[in-house]
Amino acid sequence: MKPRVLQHGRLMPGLEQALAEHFDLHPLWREAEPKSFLAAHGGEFTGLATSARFGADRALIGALPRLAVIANFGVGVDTIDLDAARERGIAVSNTPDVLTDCVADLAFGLLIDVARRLSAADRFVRRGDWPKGPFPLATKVSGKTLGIVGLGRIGAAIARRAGGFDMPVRYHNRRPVADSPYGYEPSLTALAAWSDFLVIACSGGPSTRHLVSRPVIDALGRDGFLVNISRGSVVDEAALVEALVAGRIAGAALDVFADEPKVPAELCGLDHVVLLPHIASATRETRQAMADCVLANLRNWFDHGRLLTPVA
Ligand code: 8YV
Repeated sequence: MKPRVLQHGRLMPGLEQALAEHFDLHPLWREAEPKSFLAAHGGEFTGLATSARFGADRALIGALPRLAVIANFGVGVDTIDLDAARERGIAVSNTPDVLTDCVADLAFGLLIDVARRLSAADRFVRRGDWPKGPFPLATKVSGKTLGIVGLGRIGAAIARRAGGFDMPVRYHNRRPVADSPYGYEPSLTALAAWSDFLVIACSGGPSTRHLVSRPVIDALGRDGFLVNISRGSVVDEAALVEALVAGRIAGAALDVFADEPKVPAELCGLDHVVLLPHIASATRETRQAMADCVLANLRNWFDHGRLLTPVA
């Protein structure tokens, strides 16, 4: 008998297929009445496959009384109620490492885009504005200071890329990282004041909610740029929008938002803002590696009782 695994939300077609080959997979997203389905069948499932987008809240975990393992497609587990999982001894895996390079690459892409105004210049050419006069001057990247909020795997990969641009790096974390070559800044406001570019690379969830607050945004100041590839919840989005509209910071490049896929309407008209639809890990190579990781975790759990990449 194959283990019965519930699939919450759509996953990559190849991953859905592979999961269906190895497990007795049931797509919850196909149910017209998921609540009544769970009330009738919740007790049949021992595994749950989900993604950072759909997660697993306390209600869903509670509706699956025999659940033993949750495999998340994504490194961020802020949409999974880890307390609820822990209380029941449910194992949780994510997809770290395999997406680090792509997310760090995109952070740098965003940083260069917002400073050199690549997307704005592209719009300028497409609008037919070039013959009317030159595109306004932008901001130099190389040699500028880079502040990183969260020096985990992704933050460290962003810092390494900064070396290629001769950018001095400092970081803010809950605590200093042992043997880090970068300067630790215990105050995020002080880091923002020092930074030409402030890149958010910490994890989401309640502990980092609105960490980038109005005072932090104001400390970044008129010449500072904010880049976010982490979670929209880390930034006080209303304060950010206000600062951008008023020109109190130089610009922002955002891959993530507080209420995805909704983007504050005020931002759409601003040329000093770069807006992406949460694509930091979205390359064929990385998404395939993430899919492989989800499958490998579930197979390993059901075959050997161990996860390959458990969430601590
Ligand atoms: C994905 C992500 O967009 O890894 C994460 O935490 O946010 C992204 O890689 C996501 O997992 C797809 O739902």
